[in-house]
Amino acid sequence: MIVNTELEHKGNLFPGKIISFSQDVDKLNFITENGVILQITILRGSVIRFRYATDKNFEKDFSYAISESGARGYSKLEVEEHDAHYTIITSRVQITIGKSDIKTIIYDLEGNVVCKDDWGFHWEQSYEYGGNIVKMSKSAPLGECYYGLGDKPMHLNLKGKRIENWATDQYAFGKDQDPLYKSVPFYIGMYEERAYGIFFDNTFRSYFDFCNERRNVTSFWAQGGEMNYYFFYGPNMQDVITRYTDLTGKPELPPLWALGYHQCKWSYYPESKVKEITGRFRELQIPCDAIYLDIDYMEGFRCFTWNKEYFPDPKRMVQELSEDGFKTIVIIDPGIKIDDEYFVYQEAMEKDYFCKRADGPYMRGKVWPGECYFPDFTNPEVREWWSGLFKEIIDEIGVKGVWNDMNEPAVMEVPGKTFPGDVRHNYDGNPCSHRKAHNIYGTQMARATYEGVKRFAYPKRPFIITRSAYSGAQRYTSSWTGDNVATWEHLWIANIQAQRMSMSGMSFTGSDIGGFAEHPTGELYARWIQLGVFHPFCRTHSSGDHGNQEPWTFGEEVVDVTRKFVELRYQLLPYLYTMFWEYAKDGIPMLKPLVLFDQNDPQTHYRTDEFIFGNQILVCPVQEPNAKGRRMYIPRGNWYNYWTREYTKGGMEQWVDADLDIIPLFIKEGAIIPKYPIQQYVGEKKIEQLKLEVYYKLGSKEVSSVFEDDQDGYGYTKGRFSLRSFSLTGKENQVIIQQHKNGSYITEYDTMKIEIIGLPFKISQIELDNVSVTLESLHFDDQNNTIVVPKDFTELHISSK
Ligand code: MIG
Repeated sequence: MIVNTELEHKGNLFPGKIISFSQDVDKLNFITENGVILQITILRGSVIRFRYATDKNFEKDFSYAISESGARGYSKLEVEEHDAHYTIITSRVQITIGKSDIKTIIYDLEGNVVCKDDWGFHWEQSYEYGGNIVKMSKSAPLGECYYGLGDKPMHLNLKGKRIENWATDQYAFGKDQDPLYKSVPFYIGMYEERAYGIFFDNTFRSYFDFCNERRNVTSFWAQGGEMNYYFFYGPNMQDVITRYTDLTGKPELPPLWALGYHQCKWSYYPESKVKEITGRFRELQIPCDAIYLDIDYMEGFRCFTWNKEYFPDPKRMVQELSEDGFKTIVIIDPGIKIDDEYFVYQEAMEKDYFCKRADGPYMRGKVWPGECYFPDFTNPEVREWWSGLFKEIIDEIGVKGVWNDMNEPAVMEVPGKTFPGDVRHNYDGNPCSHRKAHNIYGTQMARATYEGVKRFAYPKRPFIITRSAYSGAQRYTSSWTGDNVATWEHLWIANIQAQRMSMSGMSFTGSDIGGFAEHPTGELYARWIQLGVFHPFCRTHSSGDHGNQEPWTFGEEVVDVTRKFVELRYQLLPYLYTMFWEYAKDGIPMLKPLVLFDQNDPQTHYRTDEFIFGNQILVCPVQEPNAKGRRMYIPRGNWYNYWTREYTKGGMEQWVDADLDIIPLFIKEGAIIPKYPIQQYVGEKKIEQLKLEVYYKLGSKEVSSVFEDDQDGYGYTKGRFSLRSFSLTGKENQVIIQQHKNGSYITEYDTMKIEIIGLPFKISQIELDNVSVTLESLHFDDQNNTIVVPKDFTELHISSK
């Protein structure tokens, strides 16, 4: 009944020969003798949509994933008719469509095959549900690699794997377990240095097979809907991802505090406990910006209520926490308790906003509050109503962020752990069953939450975090990787999931640091926090079942390690914020697996542990107990060990020392890394000075940037930001730093402290904006090679005699 293989089938049907072709501006239609239509849309020269209908009949064209603001437009489109095929030529690719079988081959402009149909489009009719099980298969040349697909807890390179997309609550999931919470049907293929991407925009349960079922074939299929996929040509992997996020959208900037450290547990209550925790952070001077309230803050798990015994005056508490620099974040689940006395339930009943079964009864399921009904977040009216519910929490009480959990949606004690397939959804005016709406439900809940929090937080920025997500969710929300376990293997998984999510357009992700289920040793926690501070979202969370997971519960050594790394994260905030800005603006992944950093180096194709944080910092976690270091691959180029400042050549494996208080960290030569002073929370201190760590490089220009703004609010969208780009040129006896500034925001500090690392000569002369100045006037410190300069200098020449 459930078709979960491409080959096992009742009867695959195939398109026949093409009998007609027509073109309507950017859309090309090919119709076959047996009623298949292939519609190819050229969105850009390198972004092509392929859509197939059977029985000459397309569905209404609607997608939650596609962002309306994505770039469109092509510069060239030619169609040629040949004896055996049609050829479409865009500015970046050529596509042939076989006349006898409608199979497609995509070539680059030099004639190299990039992506070629094997069986191509085929399908099975679904008697049970109507419609088709739609399938696509492509040939897979030996040596092709595959990446992407969201939160899959398996090797970064998916070659040889079979994957399922069906959002699932997987408590204490394991390595290779599938499916998990998210469904991101987008992958990147790469063969002979040419990368391309495929986004199969189909929300039904879908599968991807990368040479698992048939050795030289990759395929993907879904249990309903249309064969509807977007092809993105690289050849750089970076460009594939950029084009994918162009289509599915990018986030706004989060408030800067959201990039700080967050502390969470299931659950902190009552109020005195919350205060004890936040007080302890300040006392131990471990920076922290956010504290979470898990489900126990509610009255009987009723969303939008407070347990008055635990939290008698939430507004006062939230206010007091905020005076101490803590932002309060509360959890909101989709299940609404069936309770005539409960206002959310009453309103939704009155307005008919709950999901119903096919024959009319409500969709009833057990979650934390007991028996619940569930809002249909695929109904725009329901989303609007849901948004309005945040008025009290955000506007009156002053909560700063909302955490959406259980939105796969999860249901307890039932087969499948979710709604049955017959549940009905509005799907923005395209009524359908849960089979189609399941994978998008969580994203639509997060979207409604985002709209509500934004409405009442405005002019400040909202912060949302979700567990379930489909492609496009990055427009509304950050995410975490769900209920992991306090084991070393899960440290490996967390590292991979964060990288994979970054490659899948959802950079703003992190794991439960230390593990959710079970209890980590102090050593594991220390190794995890070292990695976690290099994930875009950085939060410790635990189920609390097996003991506490605040840093101080592991003893002094771990407190010191935690402080050291959380402080480093706070120092690197301007670097991290700049990374986020590049992600928000251009879709550049915040974390780059080595293959994304240097795809032309075959050594990177199967690396999982090392990654690049932003563009210039190489990180590699220690993933074993009792380690004094590890072997790791340093990518091509030259690097400085961040801790020892030793210069090292890349392109090979090395042993790197790393005691418990060290994570292997390397800075790319030529990089200029900006740092803020350590603060206990964002905004605690006025930033008096920006520090720039300059890593000397001999030779050509190396560019680094620093993006800053108000750290919250929307001024940056109107030009009120400060974007500094620095270029570094190194000579044997001179370093030249040029600065170019953009944007109208005036930063608080007036000066910058520049430290030059790896300088091969002694400084004796400095020219500032073409004027020779004394070393004393720049507070030159020859021990540390630092100088202090006015922030808006344009050119600095630092030389020996
Ligand atoms: O069924 O709200 O993944 O982070 O602490 C468990 C309680 C429900 C699961 C989430 C976890 C959260 C927990 N939730």
